[in-house]
Amino acid sequence: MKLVIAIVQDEDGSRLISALMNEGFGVTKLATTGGFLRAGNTTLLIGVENEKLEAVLGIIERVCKARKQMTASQPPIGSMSGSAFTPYPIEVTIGGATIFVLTVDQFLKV
Ligand code: 2BA
Repeated sequence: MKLVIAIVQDEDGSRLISALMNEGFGVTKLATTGGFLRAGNTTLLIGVENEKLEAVLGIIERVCKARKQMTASQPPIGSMSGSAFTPYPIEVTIGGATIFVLTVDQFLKV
């Protein structure tokens, strides 16, 4: 069995949960925050049998879209607080999805 951890944009979260549940997959949703943008995103935990892993990955790829977002540049690492730094706008491309696939030792419901 595998555990898929998928970090997706909030805009894609509800549609992805619906698409996965319609195909019979169990999903747990966590409200999370990205470290770089410090903005909300959605993390889904999906336990899946090995032979159905590719189906789950395919659904995530189909539903989750890459989007561009403007953010302010961060001060250089190690710069002194209070030193002169003028943030400037930068464009980052987020997603479709950041996915980790872990092997599950045991799956229990007690
Ligand atoms: P954030 O950390 O808020 O990052 C949002 C987007 O900002 C990233 O999109 C990436 O395009 C950009 N970005 C991140 N760090 C950057 C940096 N140091 N310099 C320039 N641009 C940077 P994604 O790569 O699609 O990541 C979306 C979200 O997935 C991330 O939100 C974070 O919550 C999660 N994530 C990404 N890589 C991860 C990792 N290795 N471990 C854990 N979570 C990760």
